[in-house]
Amino acid sequence: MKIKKALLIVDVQNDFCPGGALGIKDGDEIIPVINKYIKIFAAKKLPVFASRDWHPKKTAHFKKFGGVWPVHCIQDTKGAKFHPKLKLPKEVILLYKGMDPEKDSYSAFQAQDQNGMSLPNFLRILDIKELYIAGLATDYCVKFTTHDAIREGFKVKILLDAIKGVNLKPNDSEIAIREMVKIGVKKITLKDMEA
Ligand code: VGL
Ligand code: ZN
Repeated sequence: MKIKKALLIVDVQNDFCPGGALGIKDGDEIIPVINKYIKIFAAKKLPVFASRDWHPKKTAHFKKFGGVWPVHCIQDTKGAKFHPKLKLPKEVILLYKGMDPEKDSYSAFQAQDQNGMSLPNFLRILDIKELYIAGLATDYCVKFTTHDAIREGFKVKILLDAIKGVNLKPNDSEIAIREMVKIGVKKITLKDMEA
């Protein structure tokens, strides 16, 4: 039997794209590629998850409360909305993360839907064994999500043409990808999917 896959789109939100509060250089360039992956998964009736960084106004995640980041992705603001070019399928499972005022909560494994159902629970119930991970940012949420997925026993593919990093230090994304590969993550691009 074929193992069941899902696509996980991490934090493709206005604040992480150019012009946003924590705008990633060329962060929006991955969106047309992500839309192609979405079509492939939707056509096979495979689940598509999309997470959003969803912070309260006051959180230790932000610089002004002791963290490292400028204020971004405040719940129910324009910055926290998905980028308008992202074409999510109607069956998408929406997840929220970063609500804990004491923690960074980078990983989508800490995300939950509006009813409190967590990503790991969804994966168990839907019998997903392999995750295809895209989105922002390579060196934070994508990286932490990937490490959690491997730790929890999932097969993981990172979509190289559909991720971008913050790069607080210039090589952070490269290093993050190298570390992911070291723990067993496979790198793929759209070509590998279409082949
Ligand atoms: C993220 C920095 C701060 C991310 C979230 O989604 O990668 N990065 N908050
Ligand atoms: Zn955040």
